[in-house]
Amino acid sequence: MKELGISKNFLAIEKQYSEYKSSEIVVLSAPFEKTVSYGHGTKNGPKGILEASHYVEFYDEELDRELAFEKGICSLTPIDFKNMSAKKSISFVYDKVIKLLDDGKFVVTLGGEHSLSLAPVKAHLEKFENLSILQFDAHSDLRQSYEGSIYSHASVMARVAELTKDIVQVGIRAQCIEESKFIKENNIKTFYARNIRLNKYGKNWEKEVLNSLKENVYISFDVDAFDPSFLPSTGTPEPGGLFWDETMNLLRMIGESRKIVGFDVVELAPVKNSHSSDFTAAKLVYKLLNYAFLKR
Ligand SMILES: [Mn+2]
Repeated sequence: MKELGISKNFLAIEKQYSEYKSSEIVVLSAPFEKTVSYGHGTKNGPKGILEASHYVEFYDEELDRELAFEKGICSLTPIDFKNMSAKKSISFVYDKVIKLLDDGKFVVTLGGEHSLSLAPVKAHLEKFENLSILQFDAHSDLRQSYEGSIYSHASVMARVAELTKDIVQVGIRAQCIEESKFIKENNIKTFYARNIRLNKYGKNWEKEVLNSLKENVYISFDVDAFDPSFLPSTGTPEPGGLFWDETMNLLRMIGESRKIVGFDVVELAPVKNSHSSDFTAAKLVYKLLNYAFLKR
């Protein structure tokens, strides 16, 4: 496993805390972009997150902890998808994640477009029993295919649903009628952004999300779940999204009462001279890690 140097790795961590062997956490950059339909640039997502992460504090003031030095975080050199089809790319990443899980690592996958999440989801489903897939997203991504591809970013959860129906979606505010039908017919637990705002799930909607989750949780986080007013750099922004504190609050509750076994952060499309989205995504990755390791 080839490591990225200090000047390029997540948080710019010194060698002794970022070597593969001694690190419990591994960051896998998967700059996959083959099926995007609107805004381009998700292939620059991993690089944008890693660069912005150099300005994220090692110390988490909420949890009073320097997780990076306790557990070690190794960043691997980005995958080169140049001569691979979408199908091949996904199986390549799947093999890679399986290998990392076999080595006992906690795997963070950085996209890239959402299609790619199928690979780490499949790998984690194979390695962990009693697992729920928790998807943060503006879109359901449950179209059977989109623009001729079954591996489209708009179809990723349809592919996941072929593996498991234990899917919980949060922040959804855009879908087609077939997706809406699929959700009802398959009992997918979807928490719509608008209904969260309107207290349709009660005042304590986070608790309702929690109650839908099994003991182990894999999180697939499409950054367009966030409101575009504070995270505009993404391929398909949708108004009416989630905000930072409420999202962190939910993630903390999950970390406290479930086991977060892995996650991916996808769909960041960095824009030149506009760093706030990149930084937000980088901070999200470190917060997710801190919550995942709350009890470890
Ligand atoms: Mn999305």
